[in-house]
Amino acid sequence: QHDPNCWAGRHVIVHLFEWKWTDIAAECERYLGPKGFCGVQVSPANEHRVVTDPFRPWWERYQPVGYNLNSRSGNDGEFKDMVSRCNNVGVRIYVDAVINHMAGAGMSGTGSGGSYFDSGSALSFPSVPFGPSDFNCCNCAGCSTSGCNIENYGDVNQVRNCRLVGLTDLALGNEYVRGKVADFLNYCIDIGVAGFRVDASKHMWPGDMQNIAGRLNNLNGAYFNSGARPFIFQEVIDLGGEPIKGTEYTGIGRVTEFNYGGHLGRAFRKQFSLSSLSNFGEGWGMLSSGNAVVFIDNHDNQRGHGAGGADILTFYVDKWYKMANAFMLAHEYGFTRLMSSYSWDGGPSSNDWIGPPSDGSGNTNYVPINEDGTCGDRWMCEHRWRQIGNMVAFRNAVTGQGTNDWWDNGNNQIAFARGNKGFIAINNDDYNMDEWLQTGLPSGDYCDVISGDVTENGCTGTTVSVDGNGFASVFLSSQSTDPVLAIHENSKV
Ligand code: ARE
Ligand code: CA
Repeated sequence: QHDPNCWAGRHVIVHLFEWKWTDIAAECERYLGPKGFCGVQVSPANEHRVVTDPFRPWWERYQPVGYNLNSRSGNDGEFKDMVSRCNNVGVRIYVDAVINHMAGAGMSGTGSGGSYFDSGSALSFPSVPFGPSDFNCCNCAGCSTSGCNIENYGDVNQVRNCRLVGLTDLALGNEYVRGKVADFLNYCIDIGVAGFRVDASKHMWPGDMQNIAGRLNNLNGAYFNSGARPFIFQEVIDLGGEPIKGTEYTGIGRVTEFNYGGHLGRAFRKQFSLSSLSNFGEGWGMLSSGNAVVFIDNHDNQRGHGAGGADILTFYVDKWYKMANAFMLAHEYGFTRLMSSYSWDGGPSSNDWIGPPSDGSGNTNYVPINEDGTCGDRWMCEHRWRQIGNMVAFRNAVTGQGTNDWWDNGNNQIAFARGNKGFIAINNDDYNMDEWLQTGLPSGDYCDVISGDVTENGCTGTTVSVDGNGFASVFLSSQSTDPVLAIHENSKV
């Protein structure tokens, strides 16, 4: 199902990567709700492996041990409290559903919820329970590689029936396995979640996904319209060059469009000019807008996992990162997801495993909020950076409008309007931008939400005067840390 089930007028979600449920509940109430966010993608909620070598990496959560909700982010009660508190302030929760596989092969121990598991030849996960017959065979007709692992992304059978980086691969064609997976997702739905990011979807047969999606309950009537269906967005990395296409999954729900962040990364890094973005979107060979979830970076490619490599922009290149996020939120294409990260020693290209800020036992720290609204510890909270967070209201204001009055200098200075609701200008050249441009907006004074906030007393940043014909003077110094200007109908002062 392609509709994210947002509250009316809300159109942006944020991945609060590795946040605890108690912190997310507080963030919904103190920031996300008031700022008009639609929802939060949370880290996997189910029981997972506790990895000690390396020490408590973030990726331990992509190794399920069971379907009870006891994870590094909190327990079942805390999860339920978060879902209800967020829904009550109009913020939806989307669970990262890891259903292609269980823990990495050849391990045994106790998961984050205290359940025993053995992923060696016993293939035993008593918490579910899953046993050997619930996993795909290997060295067999289904998966022919000798080590059971995916070795060749050009072989569709391998990609879907063999083990992704050694992760024990569930036999999602089996009735029993489908039922257990659906029970888990339905448990989350009944609590009040609005949908799922489906991890590693490329590694599951579309028919299996379709079957499981068909087993899902309607959303909880306490928070959603009767008959509302769970939003599904599937992680399929399709950069071309492989037989598996994102479009194989668009009948089930939306698909992550990984080309999007790659293109914008290359554009802002000046491998080509911003002016060429004038027809950005479907014309670039990307999914149709209604099928796409778009983002500048994600938890994988910001640290060299997944796809995109060195082109991807992250908080480590903050100037470009803010510019690219502003472009994304101003632009028509796709359903937008922001990334909220933590930093790590040696980043961005080393120590890709380091987990969230935590105590010596690996218990995740809470997210301290500074006086100025930024976050402490190693939490980056990109979604709270003024230049990014304020663009959420911009997108909410302009959604449904087309793009008009595109202007560019043939190089890296661009501007465009969204109907008569919003206008953005960006200067990524190393000389100033000084233009008299059509904004599409009714006449009046508008607060530039990149350089400031709208307050009771007016605007803390630059005020832009739009004349009776919709024109305004736009000056963006190339020396500015934020060479972007954005005004919209709700930033009128
Ligand atoms: C960890 C260790 C491994 C170990 C394994 C099992 O790092 O060394 O073998 O455990 O013990 C994450 C991490 C992995 C981690 C895993 C489990 O990234 O390093 O393995 O958790 O703890 C492919 C998939 C795509 C996947 C990316 C990362 O298609 O689905 O790889 N992304 C999701 C999540 C990840 C997560 C998983 C899947 C697994 O977002 O965070 O892994 O649940 C080309 C292809 C892509 C391919 C890409 C990278 O671009 O087109 O399809 O993506 O290369 O290989
Ligand atoms: Ca599989």
